[in-house]
Amino acid sequence: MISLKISELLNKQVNAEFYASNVYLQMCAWAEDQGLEGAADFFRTHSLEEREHMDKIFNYMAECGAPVTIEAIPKAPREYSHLMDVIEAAFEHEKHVTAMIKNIAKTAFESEDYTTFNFIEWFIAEQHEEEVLFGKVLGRAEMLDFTGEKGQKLMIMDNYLKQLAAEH
Ligand code: OFO
Repeated sequence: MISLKISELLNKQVNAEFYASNVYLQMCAWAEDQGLEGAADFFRTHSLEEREHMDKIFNYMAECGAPVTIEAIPKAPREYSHLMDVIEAAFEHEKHVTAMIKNIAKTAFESEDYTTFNFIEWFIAEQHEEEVLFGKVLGRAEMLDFTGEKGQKLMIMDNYLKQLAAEH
């Protein structure tokens, strides 16, 4: 029902979403360790969302009778010097995922696989939403300019992330 090429790209995406989930879970662990409760909630929520993304692609592949291979997932980065580093890394990560999703859309369209193209459109919208969200978080962090600080500004940022996590 879907070509080998599309099936391989989707399979790669399943594993990439697992990795993304682990990246955010590791960020959550980092935040917990720093006593940043809001950031921990925010990244935990996001880690679960990535799991849902994985599930969506997994189900689509199952519906199409495409074989799924769950690969060994690389270790997620765990060394961050500051919350700003974490936020910047998250934003960069989302941009990387967007590029992967767009590549699936392009390949599906070019090979006239409109079913997969239609399926992946949801992810294009989702990636837009995530880049907007992480861009907003980065903008707020830059506005507060808390790099290197442990005080009030960091707490304001942490509360902001807690509020975002609660909205999701
Ligand atoms: Fe963060 O959207 Fe999936 O990977």
